[in-house]
Amino acid sequence: QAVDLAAAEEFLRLFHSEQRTNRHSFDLQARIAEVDRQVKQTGCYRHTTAELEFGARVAWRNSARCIGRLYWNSLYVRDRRSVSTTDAVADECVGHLREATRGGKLRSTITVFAPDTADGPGPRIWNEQLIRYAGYLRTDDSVLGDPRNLAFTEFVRSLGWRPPAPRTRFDVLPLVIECPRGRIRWYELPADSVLEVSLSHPDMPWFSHLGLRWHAVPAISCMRLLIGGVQYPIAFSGTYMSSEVGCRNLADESRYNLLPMLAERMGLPTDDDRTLWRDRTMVELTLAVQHSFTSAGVSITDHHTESRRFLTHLRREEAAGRTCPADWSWIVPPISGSQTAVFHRYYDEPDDTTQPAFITPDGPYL
Ligand code: NRG
Repeated sequence: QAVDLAAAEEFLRLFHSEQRTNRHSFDLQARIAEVDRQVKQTGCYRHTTAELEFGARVAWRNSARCIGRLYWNSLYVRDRRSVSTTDAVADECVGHLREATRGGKLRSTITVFAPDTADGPGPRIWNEQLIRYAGYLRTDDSVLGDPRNLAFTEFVRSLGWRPPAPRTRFDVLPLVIECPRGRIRWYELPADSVLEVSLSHPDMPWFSHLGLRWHAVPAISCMRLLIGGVQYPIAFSGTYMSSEVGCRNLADESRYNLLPMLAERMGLPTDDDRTLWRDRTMVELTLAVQHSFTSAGVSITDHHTESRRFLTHLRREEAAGRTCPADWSWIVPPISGSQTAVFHRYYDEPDDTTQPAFITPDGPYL
């Protein structure tokens, strides 16, 4: 299916209008004519490196669910459109993790792979994130590990992956890569590309003996980057906000569900909701995440800081004459919402036809 020319043209106009330094050296009409010709001949067109970089950054700027958009313009873009084998895509995913992790000083990074063209689709990364923990169903129907990844774990096992022995709650899943005209293959992530943090609590010494941990880098790999009608497979990573891990990944009943265990250790009765044992344990768990990452020298942010930064971002966008669409239910943090300024207002509604954008393709990633 050929690229939508109107979307292509609209993107080129946006790119042109936001260029500060080389605006005059960029001949918009000539570029539009060239793209027009490429699309008519081949069904697709090729973004320049500068267009790709700008497009990726604006896609982040347009992400209505993201509270961390203040630094959208410094996103580090790895252009890997020329990579075409599963081995090379897997290598580049590992390269992404290394360059984005930097020993703990995280850098917001996107790796862009080959787009779908008239010749065929680009590569596909089957993982939801580059780093995820396996989930295993036990015979009593309880789950060891992350229940969110049960189906994906089953899938990689069907491809021939074998869990480590003994299995643990935090077994890193392999990458699963598919290239057109190639088989689906899995690749174990090299241990040195996956930075993890062991969790401890600043004033509950027993906490460090629970054996809890989380990975340093959230690296989304199940979305696609849509720029001017062209769709790219990508991996994108920034920095964790402690509440993502402490209030959701480790706390949700459908995830690690650690709050009842923590309440018991803290001596809080769990048989009465009115004691607020969930709230009290969730704060301590999130504090443990914040404390452990910071002590380990690994970048992490908190919801109060991010809330303030987001309002700065809104002001800057307004000053630049742009609207900033935002989704209240995603922007407001899962704890202490009303203690953050993002809670006390509404936002421009996102428009799902806006480009550049990160989109979630139809169908489950597993
Ligand atoms: N809540 C998910 C990650 C979603 C994206 N969050 C980020 N992204 N911080 C989780 O794994 O907890 N980012 O690119 O920084």
